[in-house]
Amino acid sequence: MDSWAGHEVPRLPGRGGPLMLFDSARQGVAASTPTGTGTMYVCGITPYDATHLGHAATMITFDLVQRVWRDAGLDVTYVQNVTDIDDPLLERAARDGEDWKVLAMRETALFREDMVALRIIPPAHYVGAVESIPDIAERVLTLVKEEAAYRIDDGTGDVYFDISAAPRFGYESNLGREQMLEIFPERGGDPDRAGKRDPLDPLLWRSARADEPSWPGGGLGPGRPGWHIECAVIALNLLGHRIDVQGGGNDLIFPHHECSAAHAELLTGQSPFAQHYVHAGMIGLAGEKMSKSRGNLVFVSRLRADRVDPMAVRLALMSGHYRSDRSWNDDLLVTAQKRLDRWRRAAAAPSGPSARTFLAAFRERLADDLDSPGALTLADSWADAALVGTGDDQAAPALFARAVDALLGVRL
Ligand code: 5CA
Ligand code: ZN
Repeated sequence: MDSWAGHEVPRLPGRGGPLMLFDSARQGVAASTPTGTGTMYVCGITPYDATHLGHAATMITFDLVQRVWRDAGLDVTYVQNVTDIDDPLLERAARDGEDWKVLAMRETALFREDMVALRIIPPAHYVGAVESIPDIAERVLTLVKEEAAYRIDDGTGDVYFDISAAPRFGYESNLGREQMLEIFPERGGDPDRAGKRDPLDPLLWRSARADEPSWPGGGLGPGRPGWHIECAVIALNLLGHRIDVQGGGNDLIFPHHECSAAHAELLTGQSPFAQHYVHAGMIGLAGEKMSKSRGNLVFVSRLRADRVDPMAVRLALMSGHYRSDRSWNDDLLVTAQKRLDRWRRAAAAPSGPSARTFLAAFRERLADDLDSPGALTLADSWADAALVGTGDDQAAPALFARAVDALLGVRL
């Protein structure tokens, strides 16, 4: 499907250093060192409602990865999916008496608009689950042939992945079996489905039901794919056997990314599927995770309609570290708007402290596991100094603005 419109990213003098990034599998920070091209797959929206600030924060996180990589001289191939067929989408469409395809198209269009407003560099490939179904069905058949998948013998013919075929299952999330069993049903899993070999086996192919959409599945028969295999196949097909970053919010650590990795690794015979499994913290409201099912959402489009500057939204979300679960509140936005105004005034100052010194320190903060709060503090110090007339580097205000644009995605 169509991606969204990009924008010019300013080039900066010199080069940033390698990105140190936290990896959920290794549970520690390690250098991300792609050779030439960084490859990144990020789990995108299920389009049954508008983009909320949690989605925005996750998209901004991976936008920062891309910006730091590019600044280090790498090319980037970025792939993001849209889960444009799934139970929640069908349920919402049924509730509202709407065509599920129209609902998905409308919310995806709104998401694209929000991404443009937030200056998220678009993915090279923005891919729907529906358009990927033939490829997914083929890969599911391969798993069946390799005896890593089996059919449920209850007349439905649904196909499940056999996690015992994946010897490293659990390495990505680092969860014990008890924890897995607890989380699995909360995140779309069906541990009690009769006929499964292991309660944790995930669905690969749901055979056609009378009241649900379905697609031809070749040897599988008509149906629709399970969730984890969708992301595995889209990533494999567009990025190859070894990707640098598999990303999403930390609600996807298990079972989604664990299962996607297990599927991909069985299909390719190579492990690990991703060099880094990177997870953004959950944005909440008044102490609760912001989610469609809870209904406690602040929509990016609502803020845009209220004439809030999207650059202030971006700054507000980056004022916390990407990995921390954090709460949204209106004060964050007030602070961000003030910061934005101050930076804009500083960028228009006649001179300021050395921009080279600022740029080196700024790059260092972001390369240190995307320390955006640290980068914001540095930019504050530079701006405050420029505003009181400290420093005589006349080229500094323009370079300050370029650095903030290129590395934080904030246009002054
Ligand atoms: N379509 C699947 C991924 S394949 C999905 O999780 N869709 S979603 O619409 O629920 O979320 C889209 C992205 O935003 C995912 O990466 C998810 O992890 C992230 N996300 C969802 N809620 C939040 C939140 N409250 N805070 C931060 N990120 C979130
Ligand atoms: Zn996904």
